[in-house]
Amino acid sequence: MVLISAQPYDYELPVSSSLALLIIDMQRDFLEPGGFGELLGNNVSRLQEIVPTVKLLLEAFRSQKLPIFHTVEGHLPDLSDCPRAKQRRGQGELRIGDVGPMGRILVLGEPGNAIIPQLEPLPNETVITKPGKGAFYGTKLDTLLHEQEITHLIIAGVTTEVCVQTTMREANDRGFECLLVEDATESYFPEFKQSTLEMIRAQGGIVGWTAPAANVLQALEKSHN
Ligand code: TIU
Repeated sequence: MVLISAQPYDYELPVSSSLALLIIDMQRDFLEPGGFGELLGNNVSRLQEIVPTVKLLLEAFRSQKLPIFHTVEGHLPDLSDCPRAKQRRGQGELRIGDVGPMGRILVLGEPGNAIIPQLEPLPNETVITKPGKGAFYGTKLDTLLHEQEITHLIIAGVTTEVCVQTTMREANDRGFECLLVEDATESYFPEFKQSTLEMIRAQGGIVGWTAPAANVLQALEKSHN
């Protein structure tokens, strides 16, 4: 049995089923100036700090040939999948679908909507485009995970309390055993990140586990040696 040293207690790697890496929304729209994150009034620079750690996880899963899923929050060019309520929200000058410095804001296929080049998916990795904050709403993620007999998810990405937490709660309700990597997720609000980590692992792991990347990487090494 291989364990990841985690909170609130050790996380057991699966033996007869499969473990996947789920990277949430590491897109230019959230990490770079001129995208959706900045137009919502956020300082996007703090999100950059996790990129090397997310990359380490990505490389470890690639080298062990474990399944990898990336998500992208974005909308169809005609915005038919963007609720009016979402489009109207916020008080900035630009809205979803308007033209910003990296193309149309939060629209699929636009330069700003792409995953950052450092974490660009390989052709054999799955990219889930999603219209909402959770990666299960309006997507085939649940079906794909079941088809591949995946039961355990190691989760990274941004932002901790919005798309990451929503996705982790959706996954938890669907029966997946989820671990959020503490230094591979970030928020525009440090206190929200901290609270989210605490909420997840409170009450005996009501939503799942959290652990630093080093512990995850160490356990992965052990499980394949
Ligand atoms: N605004 C914010 O913190 N996040 C989002 O809108 N999307 C994601 O978290 N990906």
